[in-house]
Amino acid sequence: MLNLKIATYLFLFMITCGLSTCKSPKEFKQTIYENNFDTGDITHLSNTKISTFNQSKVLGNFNNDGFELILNQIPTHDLIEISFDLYIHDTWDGNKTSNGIDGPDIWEMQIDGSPYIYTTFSNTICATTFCSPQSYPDDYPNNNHNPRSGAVDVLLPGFCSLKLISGGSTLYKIRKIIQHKNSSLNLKCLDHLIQTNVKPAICDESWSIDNLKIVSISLN
Ligand SMILES: [Ca+2]
Ligand SMILES: [Ca+2]
Repeated sequence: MLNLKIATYLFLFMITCGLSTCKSPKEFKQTIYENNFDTGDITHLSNTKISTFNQSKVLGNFNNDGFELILNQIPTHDLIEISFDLYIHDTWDGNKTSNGIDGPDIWEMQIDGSPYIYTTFSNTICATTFCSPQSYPDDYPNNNHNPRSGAVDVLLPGFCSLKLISGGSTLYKIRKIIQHKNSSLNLKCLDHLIQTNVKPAICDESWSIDNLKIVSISLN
């Protein structure tokens, strides 16, 4: 009985689709940029600030700053995949709004001038105090998630003010696949961090990235 059912499905599949028209499109992937920053390679980057964090070279750290990556002469493609490690360092305040004193702490990724991520992160140590929520993994300002939501490592040391504290930095794996056909790509990552009552603010909250990879994908 079971074999009869399977045979019927196979027959219907062949009648409906034929043997060629139901094939899923083939993907051809090509890595067009890859950088772990360990060699100091700053080709195609607008901001060349490289630091050591957690025994690896990273791009950053940044506060009210960021970087731009410009790639030209990309082979013909339909999609672009962008992936990198995003480190959120020290005491970000997430969605908190305190009359412009310390939040919200916004991080943004733009591609060709359009925002693809516009969110907040919260990295407060909140065991005994008020715990400021963050928007990530969604966009700001429509969501209140717990601090470190969506993170893959929450036990890293801080970069500056929380340098000696486990949980002082948090690692997020960012991966976006977008429709894109232009032969050039402009990737921009930046922040709008607010911290008016601590100096230097970059010691209180900053970010960096590592293992930046851009892959072009063509479908046929
Ligand atoms: Ca590195
Ligand atoms: Ca802040």
